[in-house]
Amino acid sequence: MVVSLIKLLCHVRCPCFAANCPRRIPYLLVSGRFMDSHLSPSQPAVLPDLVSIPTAPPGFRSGFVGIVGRPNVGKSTLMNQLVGQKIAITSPVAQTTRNRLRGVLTTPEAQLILVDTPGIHKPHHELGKVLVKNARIAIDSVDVVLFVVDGTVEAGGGDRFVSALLDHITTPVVLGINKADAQPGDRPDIDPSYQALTGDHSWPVFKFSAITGAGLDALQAQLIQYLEPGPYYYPPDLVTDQPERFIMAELIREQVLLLTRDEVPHSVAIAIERVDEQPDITHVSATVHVERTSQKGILIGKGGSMLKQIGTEARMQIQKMVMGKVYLELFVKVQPKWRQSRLRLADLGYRVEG
Ligand SMILES: Nc1nc2c(ncn2[C@@H]2O[C@H](COP(=O)(O)OP(=O)(O)OP(=O)(O)O)[C@@H](O)[C@H]2O)c(=O)[nH]1
Ligand SMILES: [Mg+2]
Repeated sequence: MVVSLIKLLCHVRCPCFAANCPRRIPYLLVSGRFMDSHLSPSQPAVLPDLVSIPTAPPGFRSGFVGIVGRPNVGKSTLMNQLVGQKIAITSPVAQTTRNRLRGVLTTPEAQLILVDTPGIHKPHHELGKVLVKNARIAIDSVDVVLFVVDGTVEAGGGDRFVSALLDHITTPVVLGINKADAQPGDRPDIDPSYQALTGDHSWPVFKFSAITGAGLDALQAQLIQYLEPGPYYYPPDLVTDQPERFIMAELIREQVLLLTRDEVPHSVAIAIERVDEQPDITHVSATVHVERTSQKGILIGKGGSMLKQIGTEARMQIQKMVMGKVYLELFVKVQPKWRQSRLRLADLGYRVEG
C-alpha cells in the first residue's frame, strides 16, 4: 500500500537536461526501480529503469498548496485530514511542525500537493529562525496559499503578521477558519476580526473543522479551481514524499510532546540511528537529543518509566506505519544548545536554507 511506497523518494534535476530547466522531479525508488512523473518517450533511454507515472486524463489539474498560519491553528491536522492519513504529527504544543512536509491528495480530477509548514512566529533562537524561513519559502513557491486561522479565538497579532506577509504576493490566497466544531455558539458566523484580516484582498473565506472534516469538501473544490491543468507529480496512490526514517523520528517526537512537561518539548530532536528490516520484525534505534541534563532526567523518568512509555506509544504508531512488528530502542543524549547552532540543526535533519 501507500506506506510501502514511501521508502525513498527524492527530488532530482529534470532528466530533460535542458539548460537551466528549473524543474525538480520526484523519483520514487520501488524495489530498485525508479518511477518518474514527466518523462517523454525518448527519455527511458537515458534512465532505462524508469517507469512512468500514469498520464493524467484531459482536464486534470495539479499544483502545490502552501498551508501557512501562526502556530497551533491546526495546519498539520488539516493536512492529515485532507490526505486521509497521518503524515504530520500534531499536538497542543505550539511549534510542533519543524520542516515543510508534503502530503499528496489525488482525486479523479486533480492532484494537490499540500505543503504543511511550521507555524510563523517571532523566533527566539536559530531553530525558530529556520522554521519561519522555511514557512516563508513555501509562500513563495506554491500555486495557492491556504492561510489557516483558529476560529475559536479572534484574530490576533500573530495572524495579522502572517496576513502582512501575504499582502504583496500575486499567488491566490484562501482564508481558512478552522476549529468550527469548537467555536462558541454565540459568535457570528465569520468573526469581524477575520473579515478585517481579509481586508481589501477579497480572499475567499472557508470555515471548517480539520478534526471532524466538516466543511472540507467546499474548501477542496475551491483549491482545485485555483490550480492550472497539469500532470500527476506523484503516483496517484502516494500520500507523502517524506522518507520513512523521517516519519519514524516524528512519531517519537510526537510522544515526547504529548507525554512530557512544558519545559522539554522544544528542546527535543530525534535522530534515527539504525533501521534494520528483518522478515518478521523491524529493529529501530533512535537517539533523543535534549539540551540539559535536567531534561534528560524528565525524559527518562523514575526508574526509566517515562522513556518506556514514550517508547511503547511510539512503537505502536511506527508499527501502524510499517504494517509489521517493531522493536524500538531509545537512547537519550544531552547536546547543549543544539537549537542555537546551525551546524547541529543540519546534523539533526533540519533544513537550513539560504
Ligand atoms: N477542536 C479542534 N481542535 C483542532 C482542530 N484542528 C486542530 N486542532 C487541535 O489544535 C492543536 C494544534 O494542531 P496542529 O495541527 O498541531 O497545529 P499546527 O498549526 O500544525 O501547529 P504548529 O505545527 O505548531 O504550527 C492540536 O491539539 C489539534 O488537535 C479542529 O478542527 N478542532
Ligand atoms: Mg504543524
